[in-house]
Amino acid sequence: MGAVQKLATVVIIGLVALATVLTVYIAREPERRSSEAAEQEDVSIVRGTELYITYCLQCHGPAGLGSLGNEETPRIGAALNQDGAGIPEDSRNVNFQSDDPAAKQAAEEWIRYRIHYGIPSDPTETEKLMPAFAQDLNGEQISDLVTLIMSGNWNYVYNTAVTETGSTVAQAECDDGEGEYCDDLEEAPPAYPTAPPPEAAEADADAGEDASEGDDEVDDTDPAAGDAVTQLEADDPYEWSQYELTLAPGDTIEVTNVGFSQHDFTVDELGISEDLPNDETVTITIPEDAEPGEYEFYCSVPGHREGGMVGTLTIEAP
Ligand code: HEC
Ligand SMILES: [Cu+2]
Repeated sequence: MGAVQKLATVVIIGLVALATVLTVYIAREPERRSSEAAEQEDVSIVRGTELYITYCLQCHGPAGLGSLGNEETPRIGAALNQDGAGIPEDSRNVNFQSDDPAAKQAAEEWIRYRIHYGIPSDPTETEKLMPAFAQDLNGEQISDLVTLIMSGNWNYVYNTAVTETGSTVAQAECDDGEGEYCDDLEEAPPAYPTAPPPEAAEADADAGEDASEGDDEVDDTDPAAGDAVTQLEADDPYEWSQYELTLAPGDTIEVTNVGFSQHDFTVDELGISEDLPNDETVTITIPEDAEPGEYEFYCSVPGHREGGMVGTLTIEAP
């Protein structure tokens, strides 16, 4: 081969290699761009969640359900988690979690507008139903909130809210003079940011009395001592009426779904998995051969356990 031919071969091979590299690079460009965008969206959602907890939680609730949240003290805000609230999409009501590009744009503009200007209680009054946040939040922060509301995971918001407000609740207890976690607020268990539902509050009070009374330990929480049937309620969005159950093998528990959503009662290790039809009470029996110990009971509907529908079932020796 002559020198010229050799050179030509090298050049051709080089060009082919370059073309291949370029083709691969160009072909992967959209993928690269979309993974970058997804990463950016995640960062935005995490920041949005913190802002939400600081500025919006108070009125719109931990699950973004606002006044539809089925909480003991109803929130005054609107449902921002419209999918979770089951708000149907119609011509006037743009769904905030829609995938449709036109609906998305309309939702984005509307949410941005609301955060910016708030809601006057009356056009002539200065007092607002929802404060205007244009002064307190900058453009990027408002965008983070919009991204959170439209694309965030409300279970994540709920869990973050519940965990972060645990120390706030503990702090409030200490301020009132009697707190369990005054020495280390960070150790405080997660708390629901509103008062617990009545049944849970009573159970807590009972537990508190039992603990403080010390020696009359033979109490009514001992399942073997009384014939009271243990009752449990499942409620929306992701609640049990109590999170600590104590039972013995062969005991029964009556579980009622008092919410509108689908829920179930599941204990993996005991092979229990019972659907809970709405407004019905299901009686579940703890297997006779259940080993004493602590088990997790939860709702296996996707997102519900993560949302907080998980508690501890203690099986006592028979
Ligand atoms: C002091 C209570 C309060 C606070 C704080 C608050 N809101 Fe609101 N918000 C409301 C009320 C009340 C409404 C209107 C409810 C209705 O129309 O029934 C509302 C409505 C909205 C709407 C319009 C919903 C719709 O369907 O049109 C959006 C969006 C919204 N709020 C977002 C936010 C965000 C984001 C924050 C935090 C930065 C926030 N709000 C803080 C009370 C509040
Ligand atoms: Cu559930």
